[in-house]
Amino acid sequence: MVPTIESMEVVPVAGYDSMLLNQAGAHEPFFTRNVVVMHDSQGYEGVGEVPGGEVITKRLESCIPLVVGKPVSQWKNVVRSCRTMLEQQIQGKAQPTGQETAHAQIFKKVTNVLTGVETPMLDIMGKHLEVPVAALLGEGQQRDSVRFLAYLFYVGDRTKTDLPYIHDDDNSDEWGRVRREPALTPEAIVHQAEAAQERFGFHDFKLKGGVFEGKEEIKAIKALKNCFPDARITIDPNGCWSLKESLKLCRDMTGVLAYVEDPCGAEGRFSGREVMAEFHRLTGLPTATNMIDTDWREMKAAIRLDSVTIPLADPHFWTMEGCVRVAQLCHDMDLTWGVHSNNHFDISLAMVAQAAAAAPGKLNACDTHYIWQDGQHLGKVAPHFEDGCLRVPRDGVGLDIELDHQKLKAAHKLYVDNGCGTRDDARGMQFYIPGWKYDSHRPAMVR
Ligand code: GKR
Ligand code: MG
Repeated sequence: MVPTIESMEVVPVAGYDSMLLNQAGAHEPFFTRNVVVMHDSQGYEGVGEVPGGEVITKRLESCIPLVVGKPVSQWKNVVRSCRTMLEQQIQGKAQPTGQETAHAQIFKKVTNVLTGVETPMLDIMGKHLEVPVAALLGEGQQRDSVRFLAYLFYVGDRTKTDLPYIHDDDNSDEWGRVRREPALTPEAIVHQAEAAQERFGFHDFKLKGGVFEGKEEIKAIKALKNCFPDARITIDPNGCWSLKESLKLCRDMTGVLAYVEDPCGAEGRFSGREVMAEFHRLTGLPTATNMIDTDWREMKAAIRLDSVTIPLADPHFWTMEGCVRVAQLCHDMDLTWGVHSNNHFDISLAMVAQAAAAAPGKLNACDTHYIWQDGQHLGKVAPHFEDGCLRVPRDGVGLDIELDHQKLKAAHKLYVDNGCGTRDDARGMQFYIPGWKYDSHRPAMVR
């Protein structure tokens, strides 16, 4: 008898975060996610994690009748029926316009919801077949070690707010301490990088830009390169520099910046893909994005224009299957695959590791915010980075993560007790700079 899905539960959860600055403002003290837990008729449990917020919670809940009772082996059909239902649900509702923050655009995609259905089913399938999820994706498992980067952030001074930001939660080493303290200068960014490298062993660094004037952020990049001459380093100002400024800042950065992520975006009569194509042509630098190449229609346009050489195919908004399909395309078309991230727990980390393990060819180190959350895992065993990499054992099963129900309960309580919901960095920023408003063409601190 093929096992069937007996239950699907959607659990909104929260975790602690630092006051990370980005073009959209400042992270609030809590980040939110939706965890999906399924059980099948033979007692297997499957898990998945997707971005937080009530819209995604409700959409996931609306999928439950299409999932419960279905044979586990029908996961592709189940995901397809959820897609059809959700597409009808959103017809006529506001779609991303490109004017919102990067994360707001991403969270609107129904694909996040599909991933929330697909992943626990893949996890359960992997358990039945005794293979890792990577073996079920694309052309199967390609590698057993996945490289991640150190995602560095400017950090605001939490003491200038009355918000309950976490601190002194882990003073066991420099990274534990430094991640909760203000970092607003190139020196502080280099110190962050050293501390992250010391704990996790990273060889690649990404600085979240779009906070200060571009020239200040480039100083931080040069300081990083000085300290780590062999590292692959990138910056992501979330498209807030003009083309002119991007060219001025990056033209002489070959050999310093390994690639540039969303330096510029739409300008006047020109789309983000057109402007990024000009940037790529005029600088010769590889271009990455999670803003202008986030679904197949955008991908078609980006490839025709040669705007993007590194599509950051995050499984959360591409689905597990979809992001591996992007990796296959990259491999065949001289592009290189990478992954975008938002704050997340270890279930998402496992999802990214499994997807990357199934991605063929040469990859860029995957983004992860997990270093800011290290210690807050929902699985029974904490993830362990070695030399900047996570292992994906070929004899592992499913996502290779065993959910700790007590921890899940506590993360749900944190969500409820603090009235959490959809991420809003403007709210956090307004505590810092009263009256602050998002502006897609200006760094957060330039007002
Ligand atoms: O966590 O502040 C952040 C990032 O800015 C995130 O929300 C972005 O979506 O990491 C992302 C990016 O690469 O643009
Ligand atoms: Mg980005």
